Amino acid sequence: MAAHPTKTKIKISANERLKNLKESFEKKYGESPLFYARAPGRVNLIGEHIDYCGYAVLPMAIEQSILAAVTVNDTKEIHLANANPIYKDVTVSTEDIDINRDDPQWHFYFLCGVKGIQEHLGDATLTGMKCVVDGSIPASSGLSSSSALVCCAALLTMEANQKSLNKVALAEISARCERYIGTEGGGMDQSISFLAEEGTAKLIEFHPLRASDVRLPNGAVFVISNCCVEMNKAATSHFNIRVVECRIATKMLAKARGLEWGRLLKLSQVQMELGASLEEMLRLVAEVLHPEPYSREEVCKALGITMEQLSTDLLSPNTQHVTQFKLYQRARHVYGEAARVLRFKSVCDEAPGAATAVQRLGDLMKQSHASCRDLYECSCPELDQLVEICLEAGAVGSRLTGAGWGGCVVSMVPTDKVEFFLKSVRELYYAPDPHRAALEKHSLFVSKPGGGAAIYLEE
Ligand code: ADP
Ligand code: NG1
Ligand code: MG
Repeated sequence: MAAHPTKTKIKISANERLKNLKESFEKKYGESPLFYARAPGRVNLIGEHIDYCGYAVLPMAIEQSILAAVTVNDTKEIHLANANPIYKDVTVSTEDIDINRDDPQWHFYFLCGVKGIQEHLGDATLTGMKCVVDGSIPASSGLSSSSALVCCAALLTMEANQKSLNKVALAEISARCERYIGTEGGGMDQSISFLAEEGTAKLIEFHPLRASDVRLPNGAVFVISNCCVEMNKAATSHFNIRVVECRIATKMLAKARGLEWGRLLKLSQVQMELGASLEEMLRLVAEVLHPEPYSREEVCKALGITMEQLSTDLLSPNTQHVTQFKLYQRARHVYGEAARVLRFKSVCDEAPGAATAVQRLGDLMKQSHASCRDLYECSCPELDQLVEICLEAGAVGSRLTGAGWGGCVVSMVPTDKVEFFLKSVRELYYAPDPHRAALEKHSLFVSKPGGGAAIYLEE
């Protein structure tokens, strides 16, 4: 059976961040925290926008995280505060948790996690809590600050109510309940936040959810750089439009091959039902779908459904306005990217020490970025510029990471070139622009695989 998140006794005074959080908590509530919970963000090394299509992805946890200090009481209220004053305090009743997806404020992400646990416990009455949250993950930048917040809230709600669950169950609950905010994500972020282990990236596979170690090549490190354009996924429809396009492509491909298309939702299910390889799926996409965007009328005609069925069964609440769907491009990206993840994993397994391994992994990262940019259209000019600069500065591979349309790039850089790389990216991307220059300190850093979500008690 999968392990539970670790619970460790820790000397708070020896850790600057915990010490500051404890002090803020005491100042705010006039009592000391009972325990702390921490959930990390992540960087996805390869496998973008394919988790919600059922395909494996390859992330690692980063050092940056959401940390929360907590006490419990016998009221039925949650008092929530944030170390960053841009996030306002709120008080909500545990008996009336309402998440407004039309206005995705920060506390709704927290409440997603609380609600997920409440439902898991059979709509239980939850204990009252006081919490202060402190985040170090740049928000809306593709490093999964949203999911770290949801996972942290789910974990601390379990602990506050003296219950515990294994990491896989917590990841599945957190992936499901983050959808209350409106984004129809696939589960990569919550899975790595719980299943991460220090020193190793993970191949995360779904149905059933499982994680296996991926040993990264010797002689190179991963560097994260933020293009300094924020993209809030729940406040915009970019993300869900891609989810919907993949869902419609699934139906069109399945119907064209005589499958029971009505019950199929993910592109991976079409592959499974046909027993085909990913290369065969790419050929099928070229045979069945056309590169011109599909209109609503064409989708309805091909599937034999009404406009109303399209709206209610296939579109999400925030994609009702969409009139054109690029099915061919999205499906090609997904099957191609799924194949690249498997190749990346094989190179790491077969020859992590080989000189050619780094080059082969770098090529896969470059192909991944091109596919995100050209077929999935989830890049932006700043991300493309930053990727180019990273490659010029000595990266062997570089690509956008996370959902995109802004946020971060991950680059693989030979260890002996890191200093030159950082200096060049600083000079070419950050220094010339005052906005970027001001954000540089938290925007450009080397990242090593970190550990998963955990509970801390004061020693
Ligand atoms: P990401 O790529 O970081 O997951 P999202 O757009 O999915 O970006 O989520 C960003 C949202 O998560 C923010 O708008 C905010 O509501 C919430 N969030 C992120 N970091 C924090 C934090 N430190 N404290 C409170 N809320 C946060
Ligand atoms: P970010 O950018 O961290 O919000 C989103 C999804 C992932 C995955 C990636 C793209 C959520 C919570 N996260 O991540 O599931 O689809 O985009 O690979 O929806
Ligand atoms: Mg997110």
